[in-house]
Amino acid sequence: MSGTDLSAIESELIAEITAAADLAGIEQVRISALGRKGRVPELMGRLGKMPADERKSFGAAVNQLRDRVTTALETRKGALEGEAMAQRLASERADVTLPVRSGPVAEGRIHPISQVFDEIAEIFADMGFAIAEGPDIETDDLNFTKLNIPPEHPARQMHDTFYLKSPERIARGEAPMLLRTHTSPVQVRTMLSQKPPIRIIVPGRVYRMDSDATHTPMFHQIEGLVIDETTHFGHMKWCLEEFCKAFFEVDEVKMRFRASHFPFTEPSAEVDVGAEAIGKPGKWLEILGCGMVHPKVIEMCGLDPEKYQGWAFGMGLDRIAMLKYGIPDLRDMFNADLRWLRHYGFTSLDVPTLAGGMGGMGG
Ligand code: 2NL
Repeated sequence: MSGTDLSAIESELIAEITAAADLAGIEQVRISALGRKGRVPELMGRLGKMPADERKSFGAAVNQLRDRVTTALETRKGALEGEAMAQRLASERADVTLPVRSGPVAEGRIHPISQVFDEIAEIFADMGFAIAEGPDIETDDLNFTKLNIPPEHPARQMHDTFYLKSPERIARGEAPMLLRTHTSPVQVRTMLSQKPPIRIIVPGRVYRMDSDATHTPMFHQIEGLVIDETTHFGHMKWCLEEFCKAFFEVDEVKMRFRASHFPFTEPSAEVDVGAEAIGKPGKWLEILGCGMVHPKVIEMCGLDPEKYQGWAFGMGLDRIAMLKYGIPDLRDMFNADLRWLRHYGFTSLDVPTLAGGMGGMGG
């Protein structure tokens, strides 16, 4: 056929395809055979100069050659892809039974105060409480006046409260702003802006000018507030007892309510827990203060004290974290010492849960 040995060309191409060692090699063969300037288009290009009788049979033969070469290319390509995948699978095999490499996530620790807050939030959320937060810098009115703390009260004195110097406020004859001495202004804001029923817990930083082995000028508090038309001291006792059982992860807890005094509650009590809860039988631990919200406070917060009543409590988060997790020195809590944090901190896998303390209740 015009001196062109198609079967020799085909044998040559098939040999090249068989010899291709990898996917790049097979692509080179494909380009040299079927590419625009490749051998097969070159054969096709001869058709135009052929006599009509030869053209038909030569064209058909080149078409068949092209089909066989295409099939051979695809088959070889498929085989090479299979080999490449097998090699990758062999070299990238992951042994899922190997221990996890520690990375930044495994190194990080949750501070005991954060852990204890998460635990407490979980317990009160389960009893229908929401979380409320507010600013650290407050007005005298929200921090003191609306809580029935009179102007001459010792807590207001310069040596207890951090006041902020503001020449502008002084020039306008306004009372200076201050660092909140408790989280109660957040409850006040809630009463001023929401209609009862109110059930909230309020965590946050609070500030008092106090500094020794058991006091830091900044510490953490969590307070709770319930306001509706009928809630009473008995509800408060039940909620606080359920809280203690869940928090200390015990089925029974001894509690005693000692009469006390706060300007914002009447009657008021301080609550002790039998230290059996933390494995120290025979002792009592003071853990919180509480009481029925004073009617004057309810009134100053814009609610009708004839219609609404409620109760509140407050406790030191730092103190309760130290109690539960056996931390000896309060001041270490705020030193940002990584060795301390590695020892007393929690990993992100220590998720707070009700399963420990309230397992019997289907938690
Ligand atoms: C304690 C005692 C307490 C409150 C906080 C409160 C808040 C409002 C109204 C009434 Cl808005 N009471 N809070 C009540 C009783 C005790 O804290 O020993 N804290 C560390």
